[in-house]
Amino acid sequence: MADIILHQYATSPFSEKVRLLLGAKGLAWSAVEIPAILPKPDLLSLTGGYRRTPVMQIGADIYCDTALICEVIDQLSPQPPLYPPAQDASARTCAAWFDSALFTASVTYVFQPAGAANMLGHLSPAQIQAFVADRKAMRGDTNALRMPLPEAIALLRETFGRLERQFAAGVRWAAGPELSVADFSLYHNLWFIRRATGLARMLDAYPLLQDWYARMRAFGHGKSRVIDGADAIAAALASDPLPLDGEGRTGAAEETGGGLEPGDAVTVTPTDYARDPVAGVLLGLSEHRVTLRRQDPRAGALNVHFPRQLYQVQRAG
Ligand SMILES: N[C@@H](CCC(=O)N[C@@H](CS)C(=O)NCC(=O)O)C(=O)O
Repeated sequence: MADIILHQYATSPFSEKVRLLLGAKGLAWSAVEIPAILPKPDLLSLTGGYRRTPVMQIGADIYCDTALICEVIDQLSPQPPLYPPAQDASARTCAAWFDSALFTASVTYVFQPAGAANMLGHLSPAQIQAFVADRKAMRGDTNALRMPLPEAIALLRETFGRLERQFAAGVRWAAGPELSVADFSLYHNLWFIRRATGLARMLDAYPLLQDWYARMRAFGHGKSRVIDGADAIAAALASDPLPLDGEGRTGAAEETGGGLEPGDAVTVTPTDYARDPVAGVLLGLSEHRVTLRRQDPRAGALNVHFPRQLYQVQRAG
């Protein structure tokens, strides 16, 4: 089994999504604890500018965004399947919505004054100021991760209420009768709300959702050990980037890539928030994935992979 390194931090919900998945798959992995705010010099040596959390590394291959990280983990370790064929579209669509709209509502709910004290209580006033400034800069001029509090509460209550009724009707998992990626995307939202202790009481109204949460939590985090960022960079330097599998190959370039071809100098940029471009040479582009080759002075030659959805690929310059 390939050595999985997860660049993550303890309080990050999207990291928790992947930690729980590694537990469900029964995998051993290494954790690099990265800073929650910029600067993140070791991480950016590997990604070339992508700063979001988590990032997965296997040798000299770097996987950005949990949508892709989940796919890659499922390919490495297919049991239990994350994308059961009978729920392939519903699971992915629910997961994408839980990771965006539901997550925006969860962040808004948790960072209202009554929750912020809990969430940021471990930080000094100067650290809180730095955190708030970092997230403001990360959102830039977008409206990402923000909504009015009453709308956030309405969205959470409507969603949790409908899930409760679905569980009452005998459906065991978030997107249907089988466990899927949607369960992991729902889970990290509840995990986050439960950390805002006083505010977590809103979940008491949904006992079957709580039962589901307990079933999920029982997966645990697999077997992990902590390593330094410098060790992860050394592991990248000691490895060759992998040849692309079928997923990464350039397909109908004129449709999915605006005429870009392998070998072109490009940038890849998230379209939602933390819009930091990563520059490199295009290796692969399909409707599923985009892969760049880049060279880092410390980490050597790297493949940096992104999902195609919510990432913009542009000719450099
Ligand atoms: N679409 C991304 C979203 C990841 C995300 O927003 N992560 C948060 C932490 S949970 C983040 O990056 N915050 C800023 C940071 O850690 O620098 C994914 O699925 O990986």
